[in-house]
Amino acid sequence: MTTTPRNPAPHRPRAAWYAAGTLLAAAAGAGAGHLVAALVSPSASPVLAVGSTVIDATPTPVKEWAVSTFGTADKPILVGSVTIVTLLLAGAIGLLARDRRSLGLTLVGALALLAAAAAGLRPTSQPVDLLPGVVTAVVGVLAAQWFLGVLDRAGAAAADPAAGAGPDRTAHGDGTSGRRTVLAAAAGLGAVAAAGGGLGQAFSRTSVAADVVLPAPSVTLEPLPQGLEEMVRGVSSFRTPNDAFYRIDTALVIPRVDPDSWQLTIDGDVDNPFTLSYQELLDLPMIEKDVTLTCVSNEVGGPYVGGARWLGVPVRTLLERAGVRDGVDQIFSRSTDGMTISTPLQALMDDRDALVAVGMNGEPLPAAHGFPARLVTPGLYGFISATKWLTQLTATTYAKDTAYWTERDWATEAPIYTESRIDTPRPLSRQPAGETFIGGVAWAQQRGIAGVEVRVDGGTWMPAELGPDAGIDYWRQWFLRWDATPGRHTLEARATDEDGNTQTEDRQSPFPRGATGWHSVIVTIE
Ligand SMILES: Nc1nc2c(c(=O)[nH]1)N[C@H]1C(S)=C(S)[C@@H](COP(=O)(O)O)O[C@H]1N2
Ligand SMILES: [Mo]
Repeated sequence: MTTTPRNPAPHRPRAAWYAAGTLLAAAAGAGAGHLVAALVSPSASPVLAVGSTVIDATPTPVKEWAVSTFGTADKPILVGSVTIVTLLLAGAIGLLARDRRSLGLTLVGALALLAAAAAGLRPTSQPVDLLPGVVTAVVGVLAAQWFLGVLDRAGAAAADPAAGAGPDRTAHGDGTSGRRTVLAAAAGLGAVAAAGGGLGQAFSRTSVAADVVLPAPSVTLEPLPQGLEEMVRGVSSFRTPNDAFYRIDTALVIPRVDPDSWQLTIDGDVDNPFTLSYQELLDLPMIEKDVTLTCVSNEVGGPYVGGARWLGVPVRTLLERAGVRDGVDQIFSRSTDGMTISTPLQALMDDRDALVAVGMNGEPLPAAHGFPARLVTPGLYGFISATKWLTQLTATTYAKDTAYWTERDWATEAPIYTESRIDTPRPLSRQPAGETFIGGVAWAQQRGIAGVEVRVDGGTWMPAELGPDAGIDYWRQWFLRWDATPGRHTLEARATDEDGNTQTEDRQSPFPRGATGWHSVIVTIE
């Protein structure tokens, strides 16, 4: 052991450099891991694998809070938080590594291997999913070791000018050139992190549905009638374009499913289990259906509802071919990303024509909406009826198999409530006095909308005019002409369905079977 100098390493780089260096090394490792993941298995990317594990482990109330607070930004926020926490941990490890090098490097490796473990423990994981985490660990540890070495040498050079390489360093002895080396090394690590992350994103975005040609339906619907959106500015369009359709799922990276290797299996308690390729599915007789999907997490007045024309094979056709046995009460569906969803057998067998859908608004399903195939079940909230990236339909019972959301205490029976939403005027907007349209949409899938009423400032309910009708499973647009007078006004709407049920005023939160209450909007007329 050497004697301890009175003032140990006076020129040794500041602790902050060690923190920053380890943080950058971890980022470089994660960038390399992300790139490798993009090539072999996008969801196994270190940050995403940890993020998915966090999603599944998050208690339902916290998840609800996140969805209602951040909306569809909940995923970027989660990924951002996981990244920040990881980088802070790496920084803290860097402080430790200044004096305890091998412990520090071991911890960097362990941090990265946590991501490999998270990827390996995903419900659909395969051995290859471990690779990105391992790459992250190797690159992270080597980068940290290298960078900390650069720091040590810069410190030594500054402390002992004679050990320096060049005359200018000897002359100044202030570590200026050492600092330059350190900065260059840091920039190098930053570049590796950014390049890995950027290339990874670019690779995992390439489309899979490029050359799919959808079959013509055996039953073709009339084109959807012209909606109210041209006349009533601000009302939701009658048909929601695919790129504007709400997206709700637990997938941090949108699964990119290769239609050539994809298969759909119908099995469980059936007489003749069978498996279809994508082409075999497309060769079956297809029908079209206009269906409005609604998410159970949609708050009153919320955005998680949309109407589309779906093309697909009735699920009943597939289940009849398989021969579902007595005693079965649910179809347990699975997706490529490991989601499991229980749908009541009845809803898939009756004449509502639930579909295994392959087309959405005249195009193959977009990847975000379940390519190559998904369930679309009219009348039930999406979490028990609309499995995306579908791979398996298993005939079973609720007693035997428990789906993802059921394990998290959500309802198993969840028909969509009769609801209406005011789209225009926007909440808290300012409008000129005079004739104004109050307009929106209303839905009561499986029952149909009979009417919508509007009231201003708690006055009498006034019947709104309804837009075109595309069947009981599709939403209706509505509007009311209103002679707006100056001041602050509260607008409310309520729908009544064809069964005669009027939307209830009672407020109920989305958990566990959908939100209820009247949508109310406050506007200022000038
Ligand atoms: N594989 C998979 N399918 C899923 C989900 C999911 O998380 N994973 N979420 C469901 C929920 S909660 C809803 S509301 C609908 C939403 O479908 P969309 O994103 O196409 O609008 O998909 C359903 N299908
Ligand atoms: Mo949902």
